[in-house]
Amino acid sequence: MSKKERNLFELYAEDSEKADRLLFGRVANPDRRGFLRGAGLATMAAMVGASIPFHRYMPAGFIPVALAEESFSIKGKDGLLILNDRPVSAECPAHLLDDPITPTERLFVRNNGTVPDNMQADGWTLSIDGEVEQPMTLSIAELKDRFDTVTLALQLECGGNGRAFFEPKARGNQWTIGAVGCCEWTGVRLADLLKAAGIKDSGIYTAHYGTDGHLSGDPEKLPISRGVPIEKAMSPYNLIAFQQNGADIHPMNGAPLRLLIPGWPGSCSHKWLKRIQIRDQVHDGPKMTGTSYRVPQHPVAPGAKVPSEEFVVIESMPVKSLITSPATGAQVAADQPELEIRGHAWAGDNKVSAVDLSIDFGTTWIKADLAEPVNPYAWQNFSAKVDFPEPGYYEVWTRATDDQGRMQPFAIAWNPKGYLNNSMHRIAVQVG
Ligand SMILES: Nc1nc2c(c(=O)[nH]1)N[C@H]1C(S)=C(S)[C@@H](COP(=O)(O)O)O[C@H]1N2
Ligand SMILES: [Mo]
Repeated sequence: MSKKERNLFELYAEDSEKADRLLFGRVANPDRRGFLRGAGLATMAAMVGASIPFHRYMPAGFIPVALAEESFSIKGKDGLLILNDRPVSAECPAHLLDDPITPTERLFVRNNGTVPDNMQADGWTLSIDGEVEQPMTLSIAELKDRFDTVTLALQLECGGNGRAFFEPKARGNQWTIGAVGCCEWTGVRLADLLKAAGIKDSGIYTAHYGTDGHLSGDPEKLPISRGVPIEKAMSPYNLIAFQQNGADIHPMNGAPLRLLIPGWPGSCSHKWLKRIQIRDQVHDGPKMTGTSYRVPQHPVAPGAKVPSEEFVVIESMPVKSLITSPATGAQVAADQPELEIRGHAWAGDNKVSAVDLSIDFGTTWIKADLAEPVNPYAWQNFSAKVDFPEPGYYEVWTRATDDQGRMQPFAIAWNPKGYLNNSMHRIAVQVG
């Protein structure tokens, strides 16, 4: 009996797991397989770090050997921890967020769908329509031409940052503390564009649309489309950005054009922005309704079942702070027990008025030096010198207070989807 040799393509078509085993000696991570099967060419190229000239000949379901390794990385992102690769979600460890302005390679990534294939600035247009006097479609060059260009440092935080610490567990990306950053963004003001288009009296809410695809591959479906009330949209600190830290926007952060609505959940800041529609009702696109980016309007017991009518849309994010130096687990010599603690604090639409640190589990507090934001909606840097009285294990806790007198809590106010965790950040320090 002759055993017919099958080629790679037949093998993959027949049983891709078996093919992986034969080729790589093990089965590739099933999530990763799913990710690559649905991935556009641009995504795959971004993952392997180069274009794939012979991509036409790659069998369906095939895992490039460069990606068959367990380690998965995003080109141009350094030190991020990958939480999910379909869709891509990656956060930054706290100690790598020490810079006053977050370097592009350290800004987290939160995708809800598949990355667009085309991210070319040439030929890209932004449309504004709906309840406006003057609908328009503008190229990026026209945006730059018609409106003032501004550069602002803007904090961006995912509404689910801190979800990993909820008990009972909330489903979704298990973000710890690193789904936050403050890059410098250059672009035109959203408000200028809205004024030029002329919002009709009937226009009360924005709706944002990008070019990323739905995970199902169904071109009719949107992965996400959120919006904000017109009053928030008119803030002079919202940008339609075409640059991140003085260079092109990173592909995973929304190149070539993205919205920034700082102080509100990151999901309001639409990436790969193509269209803004003005609506005469609260927008009801995907991830606007149900329990998405919504929390119970009244406090609920941990684990409680909450009826959907109880949920309200998250607006301003709560006050929060992060220790970025030293890294947790730092060792301090016993004869040099003074340590500089550094970090950042932010408070949604508000300002941070104080940051206090504790090395005795919250019994006493040390006031940190707190800098003004470089502009409204930038995070504020803090630092303090801390003396440890004797050798041993310490924790440093940080607690920010906003200008409304609200402080970060020690414990988490539980909600079903694990949003808005602004409980205090803690690091461990070993002296001697
Ligand atoms: N088009 C589009 N915009 C998007 C998303 C997305 O999946 N698609 N994710 C949103 C969410 S949930 C967050 S937290 C931020 C994250 O921005 P970043 O990936 O640049 O850090 O982008 C928002 N904008
Ligand atoms: Mo998010």
